[in-house]
Amino acid sequence: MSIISEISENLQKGRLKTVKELVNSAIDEGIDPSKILNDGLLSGMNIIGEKFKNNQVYVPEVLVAARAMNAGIELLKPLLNKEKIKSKGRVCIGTVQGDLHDIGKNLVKMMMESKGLEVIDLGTDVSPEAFVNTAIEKSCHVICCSALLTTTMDVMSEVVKCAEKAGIRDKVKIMVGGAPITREFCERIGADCYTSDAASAADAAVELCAVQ
Ligand code: B1M
Repeated sequence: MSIISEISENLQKGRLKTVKELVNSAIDEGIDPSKILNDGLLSGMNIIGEKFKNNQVYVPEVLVAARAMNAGIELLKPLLNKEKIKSKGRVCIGTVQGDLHDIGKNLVKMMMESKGLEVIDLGTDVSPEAFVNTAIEKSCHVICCSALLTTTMDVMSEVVKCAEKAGIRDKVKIMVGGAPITREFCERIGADCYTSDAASAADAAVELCAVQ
């Protein structure tokens, strides 16, 4: 079995220590950090996601897998952030109110930082007011909202309305993403940009900051 498959397998079993050891070995072997991330960690998490959906595993298994994934990501961070240069713009990011999923949001943040953006991380369960107040106080070019639940995605529409109400809608761009979000949803709520994955989110944010 390749080391990448071993990372995926052990992540699915929630073996944090082994995942860390394997990620370190993969780094030492000179394997591309993006490959370790995408084909090892993310692919393992996707399999757990499918099993969770089919009731083959339950919340505790998902949590230990998520913990192992975050530990692996921590080791990769410095390598993925290596190309960081001077700030290309400032954004704030968070998972919307009522939603505690943060793995995807953290990946988006990491990719954005690796592209040279300054990222203010508001964490999870972030209210529309918190997004907008931060954008005002910290002069953010972009507000980035992540949601993983169909029950929380509509909070994004509230973020757009809140920005309009605060009079900053023409000064700040609003980006949305997360598993249930689509381009059509983005357009319907009047947000500016939807991307389906962390890497394209980072590219899009750089572009949005450049035109402001
Ligand atoms: Co939850 N969960 N979960 N969960 N969970 C999902 C999302 C679900 C699809 C599972 C399922 O049923 N198949 C389902 C949602 C169903 C729905 O809404 N239709 C679900 C549910 C129901 C729940 C609970 C309600 C379960 C319960 O308690 N009964 C509960 C809700 C808690 C809450 O938030 N209030 C819950 C809890 C949890 C855990 C705590 C156990 C854990 C979260 C741990 C954590 O995040 N710290 C968890 C997990 C891990 C998942 C799954 C298995 C994996 C999510 C994940 O991290 N994926 C998920 C099933 C799945 O997605 N297959 C599931 C990996 C991550 C890298 O992908 O976040 O999609 P993702 O991010 C991607 C893109 O979407 C994009 O980039 C990322 C990488 O490229 N992206 C953006 C994300 N944000 C972006 C922003 C952008 C642009 C792109 O611009 C700003």
